Amino acid sequence: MLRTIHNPPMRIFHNDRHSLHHGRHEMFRGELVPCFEVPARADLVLEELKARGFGRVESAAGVDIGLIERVHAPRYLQFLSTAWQEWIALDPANAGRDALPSYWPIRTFRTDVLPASFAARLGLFSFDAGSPITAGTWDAARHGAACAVAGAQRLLEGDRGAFALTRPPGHHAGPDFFGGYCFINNAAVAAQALRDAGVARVAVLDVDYHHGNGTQAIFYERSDVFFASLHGDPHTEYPYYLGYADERGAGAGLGSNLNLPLQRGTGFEVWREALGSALHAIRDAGAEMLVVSLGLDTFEADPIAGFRLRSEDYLRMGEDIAAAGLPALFVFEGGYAVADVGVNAVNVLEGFEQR
Ligand code: SP5
Ligand code: ZN
Repeated sequence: MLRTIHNPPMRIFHNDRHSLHHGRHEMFRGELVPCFEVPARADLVLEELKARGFGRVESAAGVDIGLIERVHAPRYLQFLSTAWQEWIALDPANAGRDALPSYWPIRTFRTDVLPASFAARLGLFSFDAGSPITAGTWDAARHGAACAVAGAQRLLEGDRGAFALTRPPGHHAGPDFFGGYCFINNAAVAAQALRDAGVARVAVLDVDYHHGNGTQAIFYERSDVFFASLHGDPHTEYPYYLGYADERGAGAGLGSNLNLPLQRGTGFEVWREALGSALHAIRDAGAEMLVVSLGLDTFEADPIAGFRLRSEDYLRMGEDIAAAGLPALFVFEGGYAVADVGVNAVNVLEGFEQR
């Protein structure tokens, strides 16, 4: 095909340190179960890219912590960067188990005081017991943000697409909290990098099954980053406490947040209509560049989610996103049907490229 000769391959920024984050257990229905968010997820996407000869895979250099601090609170990053050392200092035997919180400061508790207790701070900076901190979490997460920023840089240099292939994922991580397997919000850092480079309006489109509560929280009062999310209805689906249709932004950000919750069991036909609405709103908002939080847990066989997308639907998803006509950075998020996550992710990218 002539156009593949003239189009340079999409640049893929692979986090070569992702497996340093390898949680053992998460709390689920009263017991510790093996983590769903495993290193094999990213490995299989990389394998699929190579098998299909798709893109040009490279690694990223580091990222300026000052850029990450534009979306995350310094005291939160300070905590994350030393959490594992603090954890093993409590008891050398902790090296053999991951750090999971047991206490949270909900309504009426104070969050301005930083307790000396590590367990207390672990809960202060998190919202679930499903997101273990491991020996390499900080390194893996920080390097993932570097991959997202490297992808954003490609768009600034004129590429129409790029892919940050990283884990742990990011879209549940908010200004000062981790959760939902996420620690640093890669998509938010990338959007901020685009803004800082002078892109007047950026959109984040979140297609993960779960609402991107972290991204929403980061940009909720801002008009310069439009956030649109398609996700399982939080009345029944994680993260439960955010993601409702009436959340439209606040202050200067009023009107810059769009949630399109869909009921469990939704198939591609209905999902695709909602995607059309989101892309329409993104265009109306005047966004010049797009960051896509690319979760593949909308797949019919996903073990922790409830939509019914099939592998071929991901090609259409990529085509529809391309038709919006904006340069797009795809950032890998969820997707736990490990055997299929590679095919589904690369289908989106291929659909995007072929449009
Ligand atoms: C990035 C991302 O996709 N994070 C998702 C985190 C979800 N963690 C909680 C999962 C609980 C789901 N319960 C489903 C019951 C399955 N039988
Ligand atoms: Zn998800």
